[in-house]
Amino acid sequence: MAVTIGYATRPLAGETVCGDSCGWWRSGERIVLAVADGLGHGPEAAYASEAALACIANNLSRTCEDLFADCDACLQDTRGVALAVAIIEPATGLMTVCTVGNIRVLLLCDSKDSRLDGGRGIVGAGYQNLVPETRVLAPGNVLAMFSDGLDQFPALREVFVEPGVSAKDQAQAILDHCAHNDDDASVLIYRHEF
Ligand SMILES: [Mn+2]
Repeated sequence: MAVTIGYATRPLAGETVCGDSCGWWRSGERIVLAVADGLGHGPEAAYASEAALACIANNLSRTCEDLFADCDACLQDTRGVALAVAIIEPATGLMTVCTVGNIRVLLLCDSKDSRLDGGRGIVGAGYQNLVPETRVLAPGNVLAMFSDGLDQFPALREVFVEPGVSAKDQAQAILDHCAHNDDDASVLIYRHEF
């Protein structure tokens, strides 16, 4: 099955590396999506966000809550990150999302957009109120996960270009339109096709 997933990242002006990292994986019957924003910016922020993704990549069969606990332990010696993880079962459309800190997750359905809010704190330095949110996706639903280097409520529908454009190009278009100059910025787009 083909999947429609793409992401784009862009460092803060003057930095050569981006402190935000995005990743996705297929493992068995699930797709795992993640966006991490390392605290601050520059190489140490990038180190933290890349460590979070590596930790997730090594534990793809775990629950969302367990992945956050794994990352919290893995990242103790880093600056820590804000993190969002989505686990999707393509066959059923069941999606579970957890977030900690300033990674935003928006689900765009036919006529209505909903935000999936999350916990507080820093993954790597402790967090509270981690509450998994579950939804059942319908074909055509779009999930956008993005760091606080973008507007809090970006006008995604105005930015989306016609179907057929790759998710990567879609993500890049969102960054071009909605990213700020004063922070690293990243966005991951998933379109449910099943
Ligand atoms: Mn940020």
